[in-house]
Amino acid sequence: MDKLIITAALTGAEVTREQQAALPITPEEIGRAADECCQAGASIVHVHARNADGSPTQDKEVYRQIMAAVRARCDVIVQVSTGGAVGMTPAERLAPVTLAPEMATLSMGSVNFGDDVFMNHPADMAVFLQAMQEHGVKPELEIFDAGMLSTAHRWLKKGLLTGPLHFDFVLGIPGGMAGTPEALMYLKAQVPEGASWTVAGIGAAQLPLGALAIVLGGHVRVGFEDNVYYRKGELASSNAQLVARIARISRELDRPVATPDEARALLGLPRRH
Ligand code: KMH
Ligand code: ZN
Repeated sequence: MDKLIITAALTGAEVTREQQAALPITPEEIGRAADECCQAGASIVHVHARNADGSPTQDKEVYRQIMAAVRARCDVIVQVSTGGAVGMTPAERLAPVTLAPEMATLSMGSVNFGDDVFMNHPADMAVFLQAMQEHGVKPELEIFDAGMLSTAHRWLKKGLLTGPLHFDFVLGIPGGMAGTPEALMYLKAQVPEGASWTVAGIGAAQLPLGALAIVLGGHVRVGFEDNVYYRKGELASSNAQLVARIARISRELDRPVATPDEARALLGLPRRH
């Protein structure tokens, strides 16, 4: 089995300081959180930008500041969000890709997102993918529901997507696939040859699906974007606390944790810094 790649989803677009007092919001806070997570075992940070008032933004300048704040502290792989927040325009969401980060997310279809709709029109997805290819950015394919994995297969067959592919199964969003072992096993069985995958369990699904992914040879995403609790009724003290637990479990299961450079090698990312 490959070493474990841990992604820390530090901030997200929806979580508030009222829900999680340690949520990193400013570029400096995100830079510090990224460094702590890297030291705890994360090799990728998935980042979303916020305005000073905490509201979500896809402003390129804020992402530039975040990337600089992270880079000043550590060598972790920065993965920007192109999901942004529900209701943002595709052009708005695409902005950080033009900064040529090492990775960016690419949602593979539309999904109900609680009481909202997270819209991903195929024509917009194609534009996102083309921009990533132009800027040398590796997409992480976000899979919220099974049909999105079928789309990835179709795009692979058509030559729009080229391997090695890397998937993120986001399980437990109200409206998407459930955060259950059965859902993960169903998706895992359909991963194309040579592709890698990670799982982002939402809420209480984060820990059990992370543990399952370690055993199954997948990778794991944790962090406040997906879950603000350490255990039922107890808030996590930091993103790094969630990363450290997954790293600990993986080492106990005899699966070493990848450094950022080891993760680059596993994902086929050129070393750029
Ligand atoms: N905030 C969600 C609507 C991504 O980062 O690519 C979408 C999201 C996905 O977070
Ligand atoms: Zn995200």
